[in-house]
Amino acid sequence: MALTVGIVGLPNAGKSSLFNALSRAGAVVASYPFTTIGPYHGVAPVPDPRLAAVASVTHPDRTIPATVDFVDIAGLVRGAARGEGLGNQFLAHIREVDALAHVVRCFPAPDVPHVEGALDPVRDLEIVETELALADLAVVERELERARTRVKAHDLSAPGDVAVLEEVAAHLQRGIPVRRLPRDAHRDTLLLPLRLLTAKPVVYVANVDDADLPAALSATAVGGYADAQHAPLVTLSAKLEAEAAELSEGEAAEFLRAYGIAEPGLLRLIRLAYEMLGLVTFFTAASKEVRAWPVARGTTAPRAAGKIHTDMERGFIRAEVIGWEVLVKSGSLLTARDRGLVRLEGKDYVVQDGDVILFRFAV
Ligand SMILES: Nc1nc2c(ncn2[C@@H]2O[C@H](COP(=O)(O)OP(=O)(O)O)[C@@H](O)[C@H]2O)c(=O)[nH]1
Ligand SMILES: [Mg+2]
Repeated sequence: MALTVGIVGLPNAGKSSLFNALSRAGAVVASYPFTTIGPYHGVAPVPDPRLAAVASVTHPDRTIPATVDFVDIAGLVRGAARGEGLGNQFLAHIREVDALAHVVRCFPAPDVPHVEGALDPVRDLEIVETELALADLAVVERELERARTRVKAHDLSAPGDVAVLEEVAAHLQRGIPVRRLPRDAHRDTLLLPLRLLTAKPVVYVANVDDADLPAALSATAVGGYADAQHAPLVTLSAKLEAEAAELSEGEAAEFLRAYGIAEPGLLRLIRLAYEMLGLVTFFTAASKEVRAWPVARGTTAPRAAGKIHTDMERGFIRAEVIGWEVLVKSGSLLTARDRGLVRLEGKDYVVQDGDVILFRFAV
């Protein structure tokens, strides 16, 4: 399961700088480095201290973190929904991702031109959100036409669909993203195949100037905007983080501390993106490798086994499960077993965040 986060924002917001920072940071946060799949597409490991903790008692040859794919999506300008800039091409790319990291320029830098003429982060956020909402509106209106045709053909479910789609269209017309609508089973089912852009979870990234970081970190206007959208915000300097990512882990921490940064914003961003996707992590701990696996909340044990190998799902017998903390406190899997701390779970067991699981299966 590749979890993909699209980096969006106006030109010169710092999307590519952020992408480059992520690509370098990968080498620092894990032995499993950021892998560049294409010039604009890379894989970042999800920082998770539990992985090292589990490894400290099982001594594997290697540890493999969960990952998030990042895609640097260029080409969004005012009017994109009408085909301006890279327009439709850009919108097609963004439809494929699971979540958005919306980068907004908060650094002045007079030498870096601003597409809108002057610095105004909230206006920039609104331009991008408006384009996304307009693109969704076009999709919803097409769907609405289809539903109306079905009404004429006496399709009994059609009038209900029309009502739902009209409500969604009215929301989008007012610039309200679909993710802000309350959850509703009928609406969710109707909208899911449309892959609406404003239905995707978003994290805002305020890209601030490195020159006056403490002041910039309290960039309140963007904070207010994110709060109003009930969306998380990461404030960072893409330029500074990219510089830090060139250093060793220890040096980077010291470098960032000198600027008053306790934790790289990149790590927060990766973690937040992962959390936004509604995932839980389970671990496998074999002698060769300890590995983190992302699964959707509510995944059963056989399904989780299937993430590792389809044979393991087909031949699933049972799962031996222990919470990562219990395992670490026990000192070893053997001790934990002796003390009866490893549970046997069957095919209905729902995987919990932080489970360490050994699957028993027949081939
Ligand atoms: N001063 C400053 N300049 C930055 C920062 N982030 C990006 N830039 C500069 O802004 C320009 C555009 O950045 P880029 O990442 O290419 O933006 P993109 O068009 O969104 O991909 C480049 O010249 C960057 O060096 C920052 O945090 N501070
Ligand atoms: Mg770029």
